[in-house]
Order: sequence, then structure tokens, then C-alpha cells
Amino acid sequence: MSDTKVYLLDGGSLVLDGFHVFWNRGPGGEIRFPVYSILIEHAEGRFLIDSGYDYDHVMKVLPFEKPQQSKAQTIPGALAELGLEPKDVGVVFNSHFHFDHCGGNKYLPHAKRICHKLEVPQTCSPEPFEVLGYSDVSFSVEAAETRGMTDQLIDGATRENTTFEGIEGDVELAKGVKLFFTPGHSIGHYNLLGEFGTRKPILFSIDAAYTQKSLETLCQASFHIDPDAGVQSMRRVKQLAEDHEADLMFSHDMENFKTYKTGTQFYR
Ligand code: 5PN
Ligand code: ZN
Ligand code: ZN
Repeated sequence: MSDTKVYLLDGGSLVLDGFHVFWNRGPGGEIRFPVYSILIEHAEGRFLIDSGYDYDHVMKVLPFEKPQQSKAQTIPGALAELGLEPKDVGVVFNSHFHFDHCGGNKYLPHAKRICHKLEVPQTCSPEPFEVLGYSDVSFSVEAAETRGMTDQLIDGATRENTTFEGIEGDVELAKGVKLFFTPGHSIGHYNLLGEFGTRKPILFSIDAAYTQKSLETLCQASFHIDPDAGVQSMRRVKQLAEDHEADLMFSHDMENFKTYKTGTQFYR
């Protein structure tokens, strides 16, 4: 769409060991990486893609990831910097439900919610090795009840306002806002292509490739449901970027993130 604007909402940072970021490759050692959400101002409405992590959740469940997040880096804080409130967001799309992509959903009970049709069931019954990734269930009464984790729910959360529309395959969320099914990292993982009036399209790898080096070396993170599918999805990300002559933006790459527009700056 000619007047589409894309804002990156800085959500703070976390730490992982290099052998988690670059599975079976490393090198080891602490890597601090950014977490961010994507706000799309579009003729068809305001779309939020992912919602970052919840600081209190990480401190409680994964304090070893050393979260750093200011008030301005929460979803309400980042929206406020743009003169917006959570109720101004019409649609929330979650690429997948790892805790660093859904922690702010709780602030958006009035929004329409969309995700891959297998991601909520997977959050309800994660594989044993996925339990930590799917540890923030505050976005879903169904998941919180199924897992016996209703203590995470905030006042006002209901089945009704935490129910998702499930999608499958590649889907155009709005004109020029394209979701590509790239499973492997999670069962229902999507990445995102944004098209604009003038500038080149932007392809957000999301967690199919945490960093530029991940894609260059086809080295995925150690968190995945199907590593074969994960490599195939990385190849697909490369091909999509080529086919659409898109700029690539990575989900958890501090060096590149420092060059991205954040705050009141935007892509159009
Ligand atoms: C940042 C981060 N830390 C841990 C996990 C995990 O266990 O699954 C996904 C994930 C993460 O994105
Ligand atoms: Zn993830
Ligand atoms: Zn992530």
C-alpha cells in the first residue's frame, strides 16, 4: 500500500549463550540481543506483529536471560511514544508464541487476534523441550487453564478476548502485508513481508533466522520443533528476499538492530 508506515517497537533485550543462538556452532559466551515488535499503519487498519516479552515473567521464569527493559520498551510505553494507546491497535498477529513474542498481548484485549492454527494447541501441549519457550501463557485463557497456569492471567482476560483466528499456509494479512509459513523454529512459525509505495519491501525473518550470520551460515537457534524444516525455512527466507528484492531484517541481531529505525522514526 502506498501509504503504509512500519514502526519497530523496541522491546528491550535478553541474553543467551552463543551455542543457543548458533546451534552446535557457537562460539559460546553471552550474547545480548534485541527483542522488538512491528507496528504497521495501513489503510486497512493498525496491525501489531508480535508483542515482545513481559519483564516480570522473564525475571520469574528465566532470570538467567538478564532482561533489560525500560517502561518505554513495554507495549504501552512504546505505543505512547507514538501518541497511541493499546486500544488504537486493531489486529494483533503473533508469528509464534515463544515468550519473547507474545508477552504484551495482555495489553490488547480489544484487538482481533490471529496466528497459525497449530500455535495455540502447541502452547497448550508443548513438547518437553519447548516448555521454557512456551512459558508465558498470559495471552490465552485456554492455554493457561490447560497448563494449570491461570496465575499468569490478568484481570479481565476471558476465553472470548483471548481467542485466536487460526490461519494456515501463506496469507496476505492486508494488501502488501504478507505472511509466509516458515515452520521449524516452531510448529506454526510465520515470517513477514511488508510492501510499500516507494521503498523496497522489507522481509522480517522473525525467528527463522535470529541474525544475519544465522542466515549466511544456515545456522538456526537451538530452540526448534523440527530442525530439518528450520533449515528449509531459512532457505525459503533467502529465496523470498531474492524474489521480492527485499531488504532483510532479523529478529534478534543487536549489530543490525542498532541501524534500524525505532521510536518515532518509521519505514514507508
Ligand atoms: C529468548 C529465548 N529463550 C529461550 C527460548 C526457548 O526455550 O524457546 C525459545 C526461546 C527464546 O526465544
Ligand atoms: Zn522463537
Ligand atoms: Zn524470538
